[in-house]
Amino acid sequence: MYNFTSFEDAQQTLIKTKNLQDEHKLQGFFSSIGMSSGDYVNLQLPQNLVVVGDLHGDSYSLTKILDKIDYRKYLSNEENILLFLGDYIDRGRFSFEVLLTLCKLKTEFPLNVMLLRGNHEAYHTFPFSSFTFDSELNDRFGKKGKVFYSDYVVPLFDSMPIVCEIESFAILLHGGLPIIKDTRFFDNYKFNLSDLSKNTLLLGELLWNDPRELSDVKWQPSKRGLGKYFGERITDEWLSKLNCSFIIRGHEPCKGYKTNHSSKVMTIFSSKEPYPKFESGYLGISYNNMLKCREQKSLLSNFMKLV
Ligand SMILES: [Mn+2]
Repeated sequence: MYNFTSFEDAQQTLIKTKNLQDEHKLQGFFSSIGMSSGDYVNLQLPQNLVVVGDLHGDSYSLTKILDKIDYRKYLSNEENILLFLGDYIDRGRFSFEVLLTLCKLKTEFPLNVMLLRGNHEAYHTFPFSSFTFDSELNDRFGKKGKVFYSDYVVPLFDSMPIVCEIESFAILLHGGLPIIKDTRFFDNYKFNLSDLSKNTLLLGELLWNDPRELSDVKWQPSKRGLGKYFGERITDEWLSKLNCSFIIRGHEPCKGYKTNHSSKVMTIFSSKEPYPKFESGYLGISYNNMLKCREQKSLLSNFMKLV
């Protein structure tokens, strides 16, 4: 876990991460298993995949997960991927430590750590205000906290990609699948998902939508006030167009994980400290088991682990 040394060190860590991710967005990044273009990351099946859901300032859960996967050894192989689904901050007591730890990880292992953006990392684009993170910074650093937030944290959020596709396996994102009425969207979906800053409606749905079991309708307005509830027909449409088997997402508190839509949608939740009634979990799965799950079109929950 990140040990605070100085304000300057924290600033430098955020700047480094932001610059790295901006460069990836601008020029694309290429590794032995993937590439990215703007907000969209495209990977081949990795040797191993670990996915972490909402952390919400729970540094204890993050530490446990990193320990359990033996992260240094795990990340020393560039074909192992460690992906975070967003919502790093707010609610828990250690948003600062969580965010800084993730930045350190990203700068140390830039090709196999992925930090997707959650709705809590979206202050410029949404009618949404921080719950606790800016006041946490204010308590810690006084006036400096405000500057840290506006000049370093918000630009870092803007640098985070939104969607990751692991080819022929899964779509990973924070909220859920948007309702796309124009089917021509899918003819060029990689391009359409690569610059979401110009399409805030689509961005809002990707970060705020939730899966629901809807039998009569394809989707419903969300009780959150933002985003929509998408039903199984939307899931099937996306999965068949993209030739994938699963949607892996965060955004909803649960006991580590839950499934929807006949096990095609997996929700992962990795925060416990601010949510005592729930559990922290993560997905840890190998190449061969991804193939197995793809074949069976289910079984992902066999590879969920609680911490
Ligand atoms: Mn969320």
